[in-house]
Amino acid sequence: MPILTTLRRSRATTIMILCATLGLVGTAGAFGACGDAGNDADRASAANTDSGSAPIVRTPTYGYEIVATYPHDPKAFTQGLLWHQGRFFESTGQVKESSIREVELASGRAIRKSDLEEPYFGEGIVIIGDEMFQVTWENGKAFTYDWKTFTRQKTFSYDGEGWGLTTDGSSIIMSNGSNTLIYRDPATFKAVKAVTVTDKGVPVSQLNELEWVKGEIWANVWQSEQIARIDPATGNVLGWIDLTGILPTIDRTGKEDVLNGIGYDAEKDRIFVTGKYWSKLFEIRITPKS
Ligand SMILES: [Ca+2]
Repeated sequence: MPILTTLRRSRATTIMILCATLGLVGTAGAFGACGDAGNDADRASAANTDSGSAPIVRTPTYGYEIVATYPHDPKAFTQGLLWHQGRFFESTGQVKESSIREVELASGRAIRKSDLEEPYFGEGIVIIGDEMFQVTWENGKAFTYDWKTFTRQKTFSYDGEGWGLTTDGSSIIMSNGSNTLIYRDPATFKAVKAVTVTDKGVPVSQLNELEWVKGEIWANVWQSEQIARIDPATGNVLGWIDLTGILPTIDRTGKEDVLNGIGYDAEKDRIFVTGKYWSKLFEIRITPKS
């Protein structure tokens, strides 16, 4: 197992120990990695602890239907998915395995690929104008490429970790493993705004891969199979999409890592999800869930 992955897991273990110490295991939302992040009953309960006799208003939870299943490169440690002008792009992580690639949906094959050299650990990608931006996990560097040629152009520095990227059409929106999303100016990569993400007032941490979907920010929560639907204006979680078990047991070899990757094809209104080292990529439809 790569050292960096081990470090990430170690950090998760620390968080879990912290959660247990604080008695928060099973109380979703206080930390994204504490227990089952999809347990909306616990979340509602936690949110109403101080509300006396106020009625419990649960954050809606949605399910999914699989519309189509496609092959996905099981050697791709997926960190970002996005559609742009009818084309499908993916970024991958791990030192020596990091890349950006254009992927043929039907086959999962990389049509074009540009590897990221050591010591960089690639994370999320986003396209704004002519540029594709790629952040790195702990390297504090972001790179830009001409998205049509994958020619690398600029390098920016930033503080903290880089996890996921998306855009509202003007700003870069970046996650960093916390419950804060940072808006950045694409011309300078400087932070211009921060949005704190909460569910009924409870911080939702470990926000990872991002996608802008019809005016909402969708974020999958690291180490869970839950996607938070976030109101960009307030940071409030509007709903949860429960993707538990989306990769069937028969498709698991034991080498898979967590669910990560949301891509939205706005032109055809299609939602795609996958995971790190998963052999399948799914187009899904969101369904009501009681
Ligand atoms: Ca995405």
